[in-house]
Amino acid sequence: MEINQSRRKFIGKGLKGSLALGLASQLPGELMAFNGSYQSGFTQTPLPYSFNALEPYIDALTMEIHYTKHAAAYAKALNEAAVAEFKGETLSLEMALAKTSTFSTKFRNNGGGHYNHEFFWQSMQAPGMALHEGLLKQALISTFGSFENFKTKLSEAAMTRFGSGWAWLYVDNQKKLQIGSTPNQDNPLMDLSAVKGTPILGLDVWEHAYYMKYQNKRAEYVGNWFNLINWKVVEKRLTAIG
Ligand code: MN3
Repeated sequence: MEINQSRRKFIGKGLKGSLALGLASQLPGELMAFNGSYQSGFTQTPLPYSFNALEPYIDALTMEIHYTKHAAAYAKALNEAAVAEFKGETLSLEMALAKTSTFSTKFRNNGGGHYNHEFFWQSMQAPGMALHEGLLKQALISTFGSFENFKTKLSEAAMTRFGSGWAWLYVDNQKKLQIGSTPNQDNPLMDLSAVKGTPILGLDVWEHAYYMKYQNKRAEYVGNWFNLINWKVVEKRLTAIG
């Protein structure tokens, strides 16, 4: 599967601004596709698989509600915040996230929410992809000692996040792989995040991501989720950082 490498920049002109042009730019290494335009703003990219593709580990109804309700609401509220707050600046979502501290809580929650969910959908695929030999596997083993240790550490980050949030595998500013977690819809791209860097894998541990199937059993969800990781996408993200 090829990830759409294009992204469009959202150019806020305020509510009174006329309809606008989407400014498309090809950014090599950019894995996320945010379809921003003056008219539609940030939009959800179609899921790269069907709602039931992740069964039995994530059920179809959870996926449908998660994508069409929860994630859709983040996208909608992000657009409202962007119109109100970008004030004519040309900003990709990544650029805006890097200065989250200058925007409202509404931007923080929904800019993060939209980014994180778009990232999350692309990080998964139907069960069964193994991590192949290569750059990512080598990096995981050299950083964490073994692949099993990496899984243990990421699971711990997911399990020790109290309340709602995300667990991340990310590359820090020294180009080192790190594992960490963020509360709510924060992510490592945000200037006000305690863990900072470029995420290459993220796990949603909000109850809405798993409650219907797993109820309170977050550990079971986390353990099963490793069957759904699209390692090719994760490796591509790592390679893009260089
Ligand atoms: Mn979610």
